[in-house]
Amino acid sequence: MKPRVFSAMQPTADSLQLGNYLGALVQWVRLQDTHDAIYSVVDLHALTVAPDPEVLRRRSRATAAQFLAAGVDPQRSIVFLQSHVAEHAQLAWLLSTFTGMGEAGRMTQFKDKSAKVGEAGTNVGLFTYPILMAADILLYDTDLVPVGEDQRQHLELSRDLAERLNTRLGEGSVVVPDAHIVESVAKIYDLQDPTKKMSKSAVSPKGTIEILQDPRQVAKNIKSAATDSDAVIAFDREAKAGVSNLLTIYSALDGRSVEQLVADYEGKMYGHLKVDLAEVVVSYLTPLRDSAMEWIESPARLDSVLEEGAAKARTIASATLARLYERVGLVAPTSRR
Ligand code: ATP
Ligand code: LTN
Repeated sequence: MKPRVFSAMQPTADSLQLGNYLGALVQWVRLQDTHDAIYSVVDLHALTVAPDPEVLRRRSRATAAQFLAAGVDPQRSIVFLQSHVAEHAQLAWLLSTFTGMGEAGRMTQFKDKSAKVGEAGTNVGLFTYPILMAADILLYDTDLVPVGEDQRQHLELSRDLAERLNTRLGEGSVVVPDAHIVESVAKIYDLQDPTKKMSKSAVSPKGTIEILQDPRQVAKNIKSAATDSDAVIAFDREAKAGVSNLLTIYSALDGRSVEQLVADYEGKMYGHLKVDLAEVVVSYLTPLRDSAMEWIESPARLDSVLEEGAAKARTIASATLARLYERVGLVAPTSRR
């Protein structure tokens, strides 16, 4: 039996951005070789930002299409939409009764997001979001969760809940998951404001490299990336955040180490680095974009992959939920005894 990996992304944009790809998707694809992999489009999570219904539907399919285009292989891995497996919402309820108010209130992503929209615009779902995420993970007896740096605290909560369940309900209730965060690419920064992480629902589209964007726009964004004024190509996350981010992206796509790139660009100007990087990124994204568009243009084929994925996911999820329902003391319906 291979160890299990689970991860997910929210359908909060038509296109994923390069940070989603480097920080998470690339690892998802790699881990398929060594792990039993399950990947989900977490559409229930996306409801916390009150999306337009038709837009949400389109983005849910587009997000799945980009998983497949990146190399997630439905022959080997389970790919599905979270809302197709009812157990996610059911386990989230159970877990919410094991979560302290203070514990949930400490989540920095909730604090940031709710501060942005103000109390009037904040819904309870945004507060309980990390509990639903823990349910996603614990349903599948997950060993490893590949994510970017911003998910570290949520993963800690999932681990704490898993340990609590095992203490209160008995060992073997759930598997305690580990985060899989690859430091070098765990946080790709916004091109315009390199102190902020790149985000797919960013307000400044110029700071983002979108997977499905027109390649000319991608090149333009890279060429207008914010850099400093001392005109030396070197890696220094604090003092030279903009250039360091470009070097990180370059290294991740081209295979040369950051040190090697710094040596290769010695004495050259930022413009050189940007022009070369734009070419590397565009040639990397072009086949990805083409393949994603093919999936997007064949929704029936895509839906059938998602349907099959959901059926497989349901089998695993329902067994976990039944085990936990039994352990917390719910009476099983006669049909399940
Ligand atoms: P949103 O803008 O809707 O919050 P997002 O772009 O931050 O979206 P998520 O759906 O929250 O993306 O994240 C999907 C995965 O991509 C997660 O594992 C997350 O950690 C990772 N990720 C997101 N942004 C980056 C980034 N800039 N660098 C590295 N990994 C990232
Ligand atoms: N919260 C994550 C998306 C997410 C997730 C998960 C990631 C929801 N459930 C389970 C890993 C495992 C995000 O916004 N990036």
